[in-house]
Amino acid sequence: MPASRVRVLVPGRINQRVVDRLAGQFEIVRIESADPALLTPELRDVKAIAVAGRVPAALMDALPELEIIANFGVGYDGVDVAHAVARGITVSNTPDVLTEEVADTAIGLLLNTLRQLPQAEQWLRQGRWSREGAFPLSPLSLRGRSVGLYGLGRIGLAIARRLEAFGVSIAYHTRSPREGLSYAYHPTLVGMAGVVDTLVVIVPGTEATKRTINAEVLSALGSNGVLINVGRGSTVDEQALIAALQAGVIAGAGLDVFENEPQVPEALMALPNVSLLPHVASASVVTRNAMADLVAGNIEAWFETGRALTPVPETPFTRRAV
Ligand code: NAP
Ligand code: 8YV
Repeated sequence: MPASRVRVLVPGRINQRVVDRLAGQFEIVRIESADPALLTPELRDVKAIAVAGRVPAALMDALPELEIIANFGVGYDGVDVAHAVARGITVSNTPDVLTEEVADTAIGLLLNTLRQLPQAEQWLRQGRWSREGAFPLSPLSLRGRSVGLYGLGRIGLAIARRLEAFGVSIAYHTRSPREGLSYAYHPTLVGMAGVVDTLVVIVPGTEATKRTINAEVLSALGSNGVLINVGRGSTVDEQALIAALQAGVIAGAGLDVFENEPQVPEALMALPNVSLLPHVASASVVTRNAMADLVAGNIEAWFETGRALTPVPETPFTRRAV
């Protein structure tokens, strides 16, 4: 079968550039969501999925010829990877091309949270500067802070490099220490939370990280503590965080990701000591274009060379000769 006849399924929304680029070589089939009930019988020959969201096992099982799932994003927690491994389906993601953008956003969110810059801008825009005078001094500052990174992979390291220029002390917690770095390694998350006052979360959303930012960790972070999450919402126990912010167990939080996106709890939005972003850490045109190109590039490479450009570590597969 010529490559132009290979069907690529796109469940739900995705960056238009992915579709535009693939449409020249493949037959693109769009369905509203990753619901297998939306598949018609002739779509059983779909060989690739391009997705920015979920791919459950049931969708994979409705597609017996499926070979590759190209995920739009470095985090691929929406894809049932264990099932893909069992079926021999390759999963690819978009590492590296978004690293610097996400690290930039993490620093912006940290500064917004500490120095209340969004609130200060609202003060100006609402005419309060001229009517009422100067915006109140921010109770928190980056000066003298001690930052602990939960995750020191591609993005965590890029955040740490930026933080060096701010003159703060830097520590990290991961499962294994990284060689050749001067940052203090902590073998436990709660141990690190006990000695830093600023915790930046940049781990993947997995079973092992699920709700690990809990009441105990927040209590260890302490009353001057600030939590920044640019990883996944599932890593934070959101109810425990709200309770900690309300009771002054920690001083503030900056969040780009949430447990049940796009729903954000009213209780979180009502708090004055938080800075909230709608999952925009990689959301510039230039970076999303690069991610889109990598999604399309993975599918093209799979059918042209038999290998994905950036398969996830669990699926280092090559294409079987057909
Ligand atoms: P990466 O290079 O794979 O780094 C992951 C880091 O997390 C590694 O340091 C890893 O170290 C650590 N880690 C993994 N599981 C852990 C665990 N159970 N306990 C402690 N540490 C753990 O990934 P990346 O490219 O930096 O991306 C990280 C995540 O950021 C993505 O998976 C995604 O969820 C999120 N992200 C969010 C946005 C956004 O828009 N907000 C954008 C991009 C990425 P060890 O393996 O040694 O534990
Ligand atoms: C994207 C992300 O916003 O790469 C990730 O893991 O969370 C973000 O860059 C998201 O994946 C878009 O679907």
